[in-house]
Amino acid sequence: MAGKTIETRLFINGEFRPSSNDETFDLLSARSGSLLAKGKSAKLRMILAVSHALHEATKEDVDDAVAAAKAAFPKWAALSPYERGRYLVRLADLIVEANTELAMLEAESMGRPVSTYFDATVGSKYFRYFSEAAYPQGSSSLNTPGFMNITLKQPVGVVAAIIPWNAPLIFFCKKLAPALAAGNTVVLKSSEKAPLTSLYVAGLAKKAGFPPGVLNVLSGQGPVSGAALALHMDVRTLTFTGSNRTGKLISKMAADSNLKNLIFELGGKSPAIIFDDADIDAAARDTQFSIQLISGQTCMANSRIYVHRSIAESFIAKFKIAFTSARLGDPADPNTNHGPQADKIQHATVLRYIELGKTSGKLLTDEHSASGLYINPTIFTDVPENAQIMKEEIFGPVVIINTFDTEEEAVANANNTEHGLYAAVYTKDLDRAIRVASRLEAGTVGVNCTSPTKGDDMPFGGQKGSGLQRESYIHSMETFMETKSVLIKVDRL
Ligand code: TXE
Repeated sequence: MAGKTIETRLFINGEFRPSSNDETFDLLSARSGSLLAKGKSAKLRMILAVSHALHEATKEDVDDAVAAAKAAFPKWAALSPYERGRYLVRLADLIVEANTELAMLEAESMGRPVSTYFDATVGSKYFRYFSEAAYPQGSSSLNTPGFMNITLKQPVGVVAAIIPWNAPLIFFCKKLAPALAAGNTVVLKSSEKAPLTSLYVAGLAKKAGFPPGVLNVLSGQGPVSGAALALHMDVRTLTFTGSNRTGKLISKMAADSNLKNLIFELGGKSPAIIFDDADIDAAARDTQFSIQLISGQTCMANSRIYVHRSIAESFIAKFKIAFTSARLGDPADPNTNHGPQADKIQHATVLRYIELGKTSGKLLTDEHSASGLYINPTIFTDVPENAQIMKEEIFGPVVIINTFDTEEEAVANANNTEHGLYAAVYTKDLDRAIRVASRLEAGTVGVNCTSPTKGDDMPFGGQKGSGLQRESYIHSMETFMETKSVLIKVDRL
């Protein structure tokens, strides 16, 4: 990575440029705690050779980016899917080629261990898929006498994407590939905690030759540039992944402006139910991986586990060995599989939940001892269902393992939450698996498997407070298009 220059300006209308008022913001390294980028006068840390201070988008920059996207829309929408696909596949190739740089970038800025970095492979697949499969078609009907009616699938116009920090490349690709393939133009705002990945990919998009304005990337603060996008009258669809709190704010802003279409993927408090006939080794291995991946900072991590009382002792013993064997260390070291939390705020939040947990349940692991931004894998048992740590997303390597006696009780407890993103059930009884899967209130249910998701082409999203709409492959394409009915009167049919 050393020697590579990372752009830190805004990417608007095909060019990198400073923010309209030269506003900049600090970015701290999760890996070392030191400054990665700061305002004009400060020294830049040279592990990442950042080119400029990190520019912060203002409302004027948002207006410029949306105007550029709006101007680029007619020509981009008029291209055939095949022609648009040629840009997408070039970008996919460049993302794969940049795997090492992207992994190092996220290790430095977010603390993501390079050993667990699969995001360039997964992310590029979105661009590759949509480069070949993006031929949306409408339908036709002769069911009205004297008419031949058809539907047209058309892009919505300017799409805004607001993404979080925990897996910035995946969210970039998952949202932009279908939006662009469908013929929309896009303004993406990255998280203020993880702006460098998106800027890096903007540079790759420039290299791939995307026409100016088709894809714009802004760095900045949620309440400023994020809010300006949510309130913008020319943004027709907004796709957001982040906290429930911000999702509610964006909903209000959409309602207060132009009632833009919303696609939300919000937080989770995902349950895994382990029945007495389950493969205990597999269940322990999978569930600990789910909550430990990216130090627990994934929306679908199974943070609540319900295990049948008769196997609880054995399951918990195996789970604890696997979970506490996590190798904490430098995220750039290939032997590390457990990095720090993304920043001081996330770290402090997780520690606060651990303290709360101690007042409501039984701490099964040792007292937290890791230094810096690291959190030791933490297990609580016997936590009352109404305790705060059962209800709220912790976003750290903290799991609650409770026991159950009956299927009824397990399903009721699993559903006792406002979240509904992901759930898992482990059993060898097929009837029970299907029965429980159908009763769990979650957008995705894993049977004898858990998150991260396995079905790339299956719709992904949340029930209840965890989201609106569904994402992934062809399902995303639908959400980025309008369906228009055209009624054609025919004299003699
Ligand atoms: O999220 P925010 P934060 C959860 C997780 C985490 C917590 C806080 O529990 O601990 O949220 O994380 C932009 N108008 N998840 O504070 O604030 C913001 O700039 C418009 C789960 O980072 O929701 C960023 O780009 N935009 C989640 C994005 O929203 C606004 C992943 C997400 O930031 C805005 C991330 C505003 N008023 C956090 N305020 C998941 N589902 O995976 C902020 N933003």
